[in-house]
Amino acid sequence: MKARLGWTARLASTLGMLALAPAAAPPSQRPPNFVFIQGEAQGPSSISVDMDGDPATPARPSGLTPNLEKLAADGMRFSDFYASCPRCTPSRASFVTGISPAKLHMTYQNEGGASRREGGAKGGGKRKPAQDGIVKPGMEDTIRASMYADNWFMLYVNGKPVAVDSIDFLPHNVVAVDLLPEYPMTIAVLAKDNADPKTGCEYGRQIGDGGFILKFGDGTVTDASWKARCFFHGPVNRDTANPTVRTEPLPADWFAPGFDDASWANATEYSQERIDPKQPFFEHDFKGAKWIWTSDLDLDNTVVLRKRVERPGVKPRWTTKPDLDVSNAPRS
Ligand SMILES: [Ca+2]
Ligand SMILES: [Ca+2]
Repeated sequence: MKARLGWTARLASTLGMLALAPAAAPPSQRPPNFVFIQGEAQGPSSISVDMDGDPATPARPSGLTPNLEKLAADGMRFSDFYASCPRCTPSRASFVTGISPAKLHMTYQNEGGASRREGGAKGGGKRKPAQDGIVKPGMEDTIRASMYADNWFMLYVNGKPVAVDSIDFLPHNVVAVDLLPEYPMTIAVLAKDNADPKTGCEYGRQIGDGGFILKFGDGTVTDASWKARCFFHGPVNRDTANPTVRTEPLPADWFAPGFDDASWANATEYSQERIDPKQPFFEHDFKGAKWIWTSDLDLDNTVVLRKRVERPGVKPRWTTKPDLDVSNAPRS
């Protein structure tokens, strides 16, 4: 169904079929010309045209397609169309040649590889990697990671630095990056509330509070199953008149997949009302994710949040490993 919808979505582009003809002949005698515009990787979640009677809900802001909406409003929607193949490349080849993908021996797509066909001399119906055995990951293999921190964070995935909050404290912002998921996936977040290192207060004698929320495109969200630990607490006993703090150095490998956080407490979930996120939060999809921190949202100012995501049976499609060594990147 999804594949079909993907193609119906692509057919939204056929709304762009425009009748063009030489101006010399009267309109009634002009043969129509058609312009066929085919979208690439444009599924139902990446356009905002209603193709099935339900309001379109793009998965991300980049899925808003106002010009396609305009074409749809001014033209016709052909919403029941079946592609010749559930893959884009053979479908295109079939469309421009009028020959079925099977007859073209082209039933899958493989970017960058020498083997663009399936079922060659040795036959076989399975997708084969390129001749050199290298299958590179593509953007379709990535997932979107969206995060919001009150007030700042760094994110590590499987021991590698992935994202850092580009705004230290105010204004509050959402950081969204694409990443290649590899399981088991260890997520480690260093999160900091805005607090003076000497007093634990902010803006003089105020006590500020923290909060962190995350959602990955694979369904991973923050919740009480995460681990949480404080490394900077204050002002102790909420004493803002004579503020003191408790600090503890971060373990050197707090971000590492092999770090043992079994003795850590679980994260505490907080209501959205308690965190009171600012406007950019509401422009992003955090559905299903919970606000988390340690058990003390006010006084725990630097915390590490960790989670190991298991996906038994999920193997990466790609066969490459990074040649780049980022193990010496700064970590706090
Ligand atoms: Ca605080
Ligand atoms: Ca804060």
